[in-house]
Amino acid sequence: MSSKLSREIIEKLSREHTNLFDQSEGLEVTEVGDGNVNYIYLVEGKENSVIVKFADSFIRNSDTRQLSTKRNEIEYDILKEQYELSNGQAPKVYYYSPEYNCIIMENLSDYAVLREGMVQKNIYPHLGTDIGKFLYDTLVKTTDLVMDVEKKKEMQSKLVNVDMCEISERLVFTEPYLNNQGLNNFQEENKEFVARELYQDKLLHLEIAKLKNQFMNKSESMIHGDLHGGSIFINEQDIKVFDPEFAFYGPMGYDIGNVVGNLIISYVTAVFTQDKENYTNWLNNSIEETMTSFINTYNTNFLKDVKTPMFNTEEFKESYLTSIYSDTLGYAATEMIRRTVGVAKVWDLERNKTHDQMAKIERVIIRIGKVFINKRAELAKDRSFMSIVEQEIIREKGDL
Ligand code: SR1
Ligand code: MG
Repeated sequence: MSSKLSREIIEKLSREHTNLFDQSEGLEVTEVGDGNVNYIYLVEGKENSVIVKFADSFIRNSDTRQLSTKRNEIEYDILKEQYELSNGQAPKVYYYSPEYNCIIMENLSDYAVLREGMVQKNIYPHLGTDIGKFLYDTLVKTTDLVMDVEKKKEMQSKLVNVDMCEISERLVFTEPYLNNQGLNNFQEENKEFVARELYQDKLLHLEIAKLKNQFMNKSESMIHGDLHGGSIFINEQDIKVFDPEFAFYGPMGYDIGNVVGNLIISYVTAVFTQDKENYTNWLNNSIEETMTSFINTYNTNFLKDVKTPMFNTEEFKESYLTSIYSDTLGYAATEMIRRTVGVAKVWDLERNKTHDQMAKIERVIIRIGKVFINKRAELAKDRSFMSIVEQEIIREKGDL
């Protein structure tokens, strides 16, 4: 166990700041996290348990790479808000200690991390519906259109997350296209393809610059900032979205796009690696259902939730949805491209690194991403994109 936060402190905080443990009962503390950044401890008593998440001022496994511990305070604030807004689709938090940079939160032992469930090829039919609803509840309800404007501005200033945003600005919007740090990696066979399609395409760079500018300046919603399968707990009944340490006030399409982009990566990988049909179909359905659930929730609730004059009209509702959709496609694409060529990989692509279809998978994902970026306004008007995904799969298979 790390000596950075001692067992005694973890026990003491867990006893003092939850009402879950008797003074007399012994507590077991185990380090359970395997992430690259923080330390996660499981604290177990006779009947109850909690998770303690400790954010060190150095990235875990690095004695030199510093990272502001403010990320932990932000995570606590946002988890509290998201728990309320989404009716419990985030872990319940008990306490935040500025002194020890740690959060005490609910232990979700009867849930699996979605990414790990997907390694086992588990199917979760409710995923799309649940995540679409979570996205509406946490994103639309934290805009100036719905949230009290004073509270929104206060949250916006509390959630300034400089260090974590810098990581995303660099790893999502710059490095995949410029490779300044020389850390990009992908199949050798795709060297020329990536150079031509990503490094040398100046029109693409212009669109990426627009998306990056929006990411940095569009303070629209309280976004999670890193919403992939490793940030979702799931079981047969529901989901809990966790680990929002990259959160800040940004464009809501970034979160929706991250969910959609990661599911498309999994879907394309499943098609080319010939995963079982029911698993592949579930991924396809989940992409559609995420969007349908978000849009249905939006259409049902927007005029009830938005009280502000000028915004609560049918015409604005429609035009705003089109702009959210367009951003969603842009950010789905930046996520897909960066996970394919960038330094921070995603599980599906890592696991299949030596698969003989890998070069094809990379090309398909990059091509889908480029079409999304270039045609996002048009696709947003039609509210459709799955035909692009299917077309690019067929093209690579040589059937077109
Ligand atoms: C140093 S962090 C690298 C990546 O992992 C996180 O999950 C974020 O996606 C980040 O870009
Ligand atoms: Mg994380």
